[in-house]
Amino acid sequence: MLLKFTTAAAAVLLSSSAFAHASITPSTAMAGASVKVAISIPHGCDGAPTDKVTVVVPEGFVSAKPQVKAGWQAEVATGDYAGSYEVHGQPATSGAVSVTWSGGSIPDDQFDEFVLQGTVSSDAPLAFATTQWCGTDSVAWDQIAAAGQDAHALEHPAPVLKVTAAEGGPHMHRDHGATPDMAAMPVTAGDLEITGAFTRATLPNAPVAGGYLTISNSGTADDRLVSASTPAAGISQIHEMKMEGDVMKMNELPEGLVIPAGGSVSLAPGGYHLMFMDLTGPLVEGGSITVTLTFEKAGTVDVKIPVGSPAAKGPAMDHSMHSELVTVRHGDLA
Ligand SMILES: [Cu+2]
Repeated sequence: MLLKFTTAAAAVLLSSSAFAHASITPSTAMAGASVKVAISIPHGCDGAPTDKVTVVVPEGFVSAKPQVKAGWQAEVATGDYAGSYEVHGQPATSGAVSVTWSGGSIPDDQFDEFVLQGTVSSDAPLAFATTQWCGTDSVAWDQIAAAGQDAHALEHPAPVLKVTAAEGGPHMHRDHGATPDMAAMPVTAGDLEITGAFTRATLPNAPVAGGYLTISNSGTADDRLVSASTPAAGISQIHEMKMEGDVMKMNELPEGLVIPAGGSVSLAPGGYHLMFMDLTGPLVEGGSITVTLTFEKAGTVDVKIPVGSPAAKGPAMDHSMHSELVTVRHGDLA
């Protein structure tokens, strides 16, 4: 009797392990969030231990990086993304496209997890196609349910991270920035006109935000933006972002920014911007912050800057661009 029971229990264990799929934790993340996901390999391959695992990084999981894993070596393959993304105004066009862990061992009766960090730059679900090797044998968890198909019907489903809309209101169209009534009104100071101001809602715990606007000078003398300040941040600076060699760098402009006579200067993602650091609280989409700009000649002027979505690329009503762009916090640049 005892022997029979043991055999039956073993059979149950075997069949459940044979049906346990590779999975992902958490299974849901917010668009725009920087997240850590763990791909779980539930067993070896029918008796043989798993000694190698490859995870294909899905398009839209930007700046991916494996967590150090004791007993395993991680090899990162990099390549160009199909789309272009943005990390704090900095274009991100390439990065990790797959990660292979090798050198460890997962026996058939044990499981293990492989951790990746990255930024969710997609509104669509992200499938992390995963292959586990046991010597020369392999099992690929790479099937994706077709529209209307139940993923549970798949024999080897890929682990899928579901994506929810970014926080900050009912607007699903993150490209649209602030709501129309929040559009920044032009502000004048002497010969200067300031238009198109916007900033972006910050992700939870993000310590910094960028400010963007255009300054036109209709006068006959150059002016200079010398400083900015806002009660919403402990420190406000004037920054420039530019390529140095093949590295994108961000620097403070201690001399400020010249606004040439008869010309205009745009502060925009990827170039000049206002940098708000030590935020006193999160910037919430649909709200606004008041920023005081000080010019050498025109003096000081308050500009009400509306807060757009975390992915806003322009002020409200600018619907000209529809590529997927995502902001992450300043600290992620380092
Ligand atoms: Cu900056």
